Amino acid sequence: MSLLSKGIGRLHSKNILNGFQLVTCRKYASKETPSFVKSALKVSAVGVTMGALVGTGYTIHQQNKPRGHILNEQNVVEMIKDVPKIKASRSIRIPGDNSGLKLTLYQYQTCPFCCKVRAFLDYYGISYDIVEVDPVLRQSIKWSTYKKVPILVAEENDGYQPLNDSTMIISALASYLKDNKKELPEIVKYFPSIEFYDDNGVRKNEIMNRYFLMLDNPSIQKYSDKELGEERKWRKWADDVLVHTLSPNVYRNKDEALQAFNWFSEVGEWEANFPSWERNLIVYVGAGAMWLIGKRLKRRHNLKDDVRQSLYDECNKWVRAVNKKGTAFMGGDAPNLADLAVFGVLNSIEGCIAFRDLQQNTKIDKWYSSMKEAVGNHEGSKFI
Ligand SMILES: N[C@@H](CCC(=O)N[C@@H](CS)C(=O)NCC(=O)O)C(=O)O
Repeated sequence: MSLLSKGIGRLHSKNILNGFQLVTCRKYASKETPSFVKSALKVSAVGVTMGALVGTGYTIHQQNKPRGHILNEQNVVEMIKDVPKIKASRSIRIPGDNSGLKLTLYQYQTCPFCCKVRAFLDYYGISYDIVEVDPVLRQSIKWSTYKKVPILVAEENDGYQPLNDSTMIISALASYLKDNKKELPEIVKYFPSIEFYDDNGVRKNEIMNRYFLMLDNPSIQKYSDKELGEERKWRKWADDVLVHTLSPNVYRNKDEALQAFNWFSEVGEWEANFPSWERNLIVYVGAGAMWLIGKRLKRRHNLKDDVRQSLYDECNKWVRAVNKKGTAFMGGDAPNLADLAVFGVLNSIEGCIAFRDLQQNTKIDKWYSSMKEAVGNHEGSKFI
């Protein structure tokens, strides 16, 4: 054994001894406490105090976190003077469109909320331009304070009126088409948004009245209050329940996630719309990320372990409700806004394996095919 190691050994045994002394010290309150013990005590005391302070601060912060209170007055989406000119990715022109609307839809082709808006516009035979937003950099909506898609911009005489949120877009346009005494910017004022903290202290944004049509003269509605209530109920179900069954199904495993992203790329024409490095980044990174996120969403929305079953269960609920009516659609002989919303949501996964499984394992196909035909043939145009 070298001198050095002997020395270390001695030091070591001394420290062990002192450590033992420390224990006995506590017990018998020895007058002489070694200096390293004092420093250790000091460090622990500072640590404990800091811990206590941070802990107390965190508790106070949690307790004082605002809950259930409104943050601002009602905000209306204002008209804007100009929107940057961006070349449309596609232009949908429907012959005979006499809506008088000049619309641009900022969208992701396979976002369920954007699909709802397209289902509405296509069914009613309204022409519009599409700007496919790049989901990573989102350059083409930099001008907007609202950071989600869809955003629909209506060109007016004195500027541009943005409409945010799929449900609000559909309610505002349906109000405009049914009762076209009012201009869109006026109708938009009936859909203010408020920001608030929910019961868990999370900041939220809610658009008031978004499931309601704003009609000066309600008698132009051919539906009863009961039917209108039912339409609202299923529109809300499409947004709050059905839509949450999609991601865990579409991204159920890595292969399905990659297949889904390749289909998104194909129908969103990403190769034509974005540089290839960006397209590849979105496909591969997106598929991996969404596969992971899908698992979390499955827990958050309480889906069954076999996530397909949750998708089938919800769609069976819808099919039963339509069958109970005894008509082709929830709206009777023609689709209503609930039919269009549910169709839009399901249409967003049409090219995915989950959709093929849904067709094979439920009876959704009859209603879905009728909807596809009605939307594709712009059958609603005869109502405006
Ligand atoms: N409530 C909104 C939800 C819109 C929404 O969440 N859109 C997603 C795309 S599916 C989005 O834009 N998320 C933000 C992002 O991609 O950065 C609506 O109905 O339009």
